[in-house]
Amino acid sequence: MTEFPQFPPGFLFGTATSAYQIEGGWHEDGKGLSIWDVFSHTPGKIKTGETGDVACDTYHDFQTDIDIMRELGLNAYRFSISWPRVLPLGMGEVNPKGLDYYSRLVDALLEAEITPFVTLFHWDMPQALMDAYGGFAGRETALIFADYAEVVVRHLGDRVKHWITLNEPWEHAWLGYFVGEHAPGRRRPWEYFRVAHHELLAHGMAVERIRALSPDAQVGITLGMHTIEPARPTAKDREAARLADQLTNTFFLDAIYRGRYPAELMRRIRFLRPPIQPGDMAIIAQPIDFLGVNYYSRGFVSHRWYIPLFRAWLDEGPRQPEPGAPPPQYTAMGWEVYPQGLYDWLMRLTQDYGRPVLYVTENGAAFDDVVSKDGRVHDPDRIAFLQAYMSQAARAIQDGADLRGYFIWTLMDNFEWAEGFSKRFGIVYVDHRTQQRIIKDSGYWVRELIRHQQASGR
Ligand code: IFM
Repeated sequence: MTEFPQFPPGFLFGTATSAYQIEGGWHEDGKGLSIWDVFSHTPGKIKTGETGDVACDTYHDFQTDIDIMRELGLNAYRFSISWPRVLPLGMGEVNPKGLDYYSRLVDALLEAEITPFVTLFHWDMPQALMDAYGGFAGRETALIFADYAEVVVRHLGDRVKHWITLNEPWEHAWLGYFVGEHAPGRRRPWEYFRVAHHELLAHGMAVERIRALSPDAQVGITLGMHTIEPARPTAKDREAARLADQLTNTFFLDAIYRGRYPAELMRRIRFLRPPIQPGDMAIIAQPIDFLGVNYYSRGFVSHRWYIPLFRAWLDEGPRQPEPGAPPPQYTAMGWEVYPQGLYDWLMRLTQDYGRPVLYVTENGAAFDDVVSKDGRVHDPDRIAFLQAYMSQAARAIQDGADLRGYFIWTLMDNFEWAEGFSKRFGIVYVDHRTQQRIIKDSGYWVRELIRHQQASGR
């Protein structure tokens, strides 16, 4: 019997998903193409050769999953809106059927007493804006994003009170533009800081717009927080780790909370510096109501003299166990199970950034789940993972973090980007041929956790 972590009264227990990863209906009812439609249809881009054309088919049926959420006792749900479903060309003419889909989804969630947290951009940039401006490589896209936010908030703002502007801007810019493993699949390091800056600008402009339209709304952004440690205790590795931390973490945090980018990093990147126009940093740094924290694992950084500018190499994959220490455990993504890192991040944000309201907007793990002969999916590793990470979150609350909710990544197995359907993160198993759902043991564990919470009067 596992021990259940305890959370304060009113704490939200949710799961998170994103449009491209679950919806399907990629070419229906007037939806425009996103960069992920184009990327996944390009041979060689997705390891399994799969696409998100059908995914979990929630475009045709979201009620089944809402019923499951209800059965598990979840009281919040984070989902994202497909920008090209609402605005097929990213701007201009609105697709009423796209808006109607989200409107019905929100109504169904509220009917089930599940609070919607809506992300406006979870990487599925309209292809039309990619063609016209290079996506967020172009400043224009930030302004257009604010218009898109306005369209959505005008339509859903009477019912949706929690908005997340962007999901993981670092990952989108880095994987999409620097490394090219994600859509749009560019390998243009010189565009990286432009994209990151314009994403932040888009965030700030959207915050202004949402506030003007819906003064009682809570608005935030979701960042992936990365624990970065030096690979060896040398001065060079420490310096490399500091820079990697600035690149992946404080570039975004300092911009949002302090209105500036880390000076050391800016000096280092010289000609790659982002194109900051007067007033940009003030727009980016206006107050937000909460920060969404996506946390998974830690990485180790070593000094590499031959890597231009950063002289640093980040390794998140398996490594040699330290002598005398228990061997590290890894998920099917090859990410180390490192619950302590979640506590450390929640406390670092609390101490360094003025005790912001926090939500864990993603945390979870992929394991190679299979349906057993008894028809169930036994996933003890995921239960252990959630138990360990959630306990660290509960500990951070006790130590002063203002954490208000926890969203597990993810509700059901879905399209894991360049990995296709090969990685199963869900607490609900999906047979991708039949769309059959099976609640995994971890899903039932979450239900018990929530019941336990309620039974203790919280
Ligand atoms: O599936 C992704 C999600 O879209 C963004 N955060 C990380 C998850 C797991 O890789």
